[in-house]
Amino acid sequence: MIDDYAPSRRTLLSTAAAGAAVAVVGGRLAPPAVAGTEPAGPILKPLPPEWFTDFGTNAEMRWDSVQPGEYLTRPARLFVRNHTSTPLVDARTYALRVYGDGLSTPRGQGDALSLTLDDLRRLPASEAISVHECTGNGRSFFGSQQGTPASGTAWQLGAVGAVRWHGVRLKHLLRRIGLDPAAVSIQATGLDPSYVSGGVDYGSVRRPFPVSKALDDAILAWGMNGRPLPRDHGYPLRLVLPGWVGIGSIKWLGSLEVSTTELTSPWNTTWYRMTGGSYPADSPPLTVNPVRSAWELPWAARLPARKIRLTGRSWSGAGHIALVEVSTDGGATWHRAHGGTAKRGGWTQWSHTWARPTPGEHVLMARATDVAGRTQPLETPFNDGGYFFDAVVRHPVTVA
Ligand SMILES: Nc1nc2c(c(=O)[nH]1)N[C@H]1C(S)=C(S)[C@@H](COP(=O)(O)O)O[C@H]1N2
Ligand SMILES: [Mo]
Repeated sequence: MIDDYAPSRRTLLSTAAAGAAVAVVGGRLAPPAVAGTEPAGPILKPLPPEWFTDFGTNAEMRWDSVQPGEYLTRPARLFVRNHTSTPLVDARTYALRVYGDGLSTPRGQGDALSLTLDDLRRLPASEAISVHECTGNGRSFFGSQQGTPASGTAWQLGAVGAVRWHGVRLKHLLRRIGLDPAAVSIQATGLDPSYVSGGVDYGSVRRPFPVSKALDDAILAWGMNGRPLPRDHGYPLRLVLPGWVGIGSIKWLGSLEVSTTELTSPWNTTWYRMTGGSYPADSPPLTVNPVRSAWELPWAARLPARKIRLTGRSWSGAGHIALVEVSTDGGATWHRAHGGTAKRGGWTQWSHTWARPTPGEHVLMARATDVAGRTQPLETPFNDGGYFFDAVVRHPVTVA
């Protein structure tokens, strides 16, 4: 199995094995024998180049590796976005700490409630599908398609996947422990190492979200697609805010602070809001994901000069996709794609039969509209962080 790893991955793994008590048993990565949250490699799972584009602490799913017959994204193939590195958290000693003045019995950090996984499993279990996506998905197209590059990981469209989460609704936990009616904000904090950038230590990755989202569909998830959460995706417990920016779904969830005042962190004051371009200085923190579409094709694609059925997917953080239109001539003419059925919270699979591809260079385009009436534009206004690139992507194809 190790032989399938990219060379850089092999080096990382042996470093991790030496430095952070990762045991490689029979060619498989085993959990550590001792408790702790020591940092290991940036990403632990194999990142074979036919499935991923490896950005170091981040890894993008390749759309040409997506199986048209599989609705959910396999955990082994899901993109990873780490600010630092995947920590090794021991589920046996793990506890979620909950505190704050927004609990019906206010608690300071020092006397936080401590909930083990067994405690959480005694609450009513839930499962839900969501399209899990990074806020910066599509960022590279600000540069390659619109001529203004944005700083940050140069994702194409693969920082996304459809996942079935297993866990407990946060509202069940909050009802059980008691919420002050005046509570407005909850800060989720991860157990991964502090995020240091440009010489500044920003502390643990953390981001607040409104109590209304907590009482709506937020999930404390311990499982993905019927299996325990993989380490890279938040094992043993992560928060999931369905349909919202990926940064809201804090992995390796260490604590929740429930507050009667608005909480902040650099992840909602400095990052993950629109700055620069034509945006006002006080744009609010980003929440609901935009509408996007991708073809299940290599970048760039080579296709034979004969009738061919092409597939792709569209998704939105706001709900179902109502319409998908495609163009095989760079936007001159549009056709309604043949749509599949979407699962609640998930994405829509579609197909288009290209009847007569002629030899030469072509541009494929796909444009979706969601139930909220939001349609993908031909151009997205620039922002410094390169967030929410939702314009129709021009996918290059050579027919030969
Ligand atoms: N603790 C912690 N949670 C985190 C992050 C992180 O670096 N640390 N990254 C966030 C971002 S920006 C995204 S897009 C998602 C990615 O989740 P995944 O790696 O499971 O796909 O996790 C979010 N939660
Ligand atoms: Mo993200």
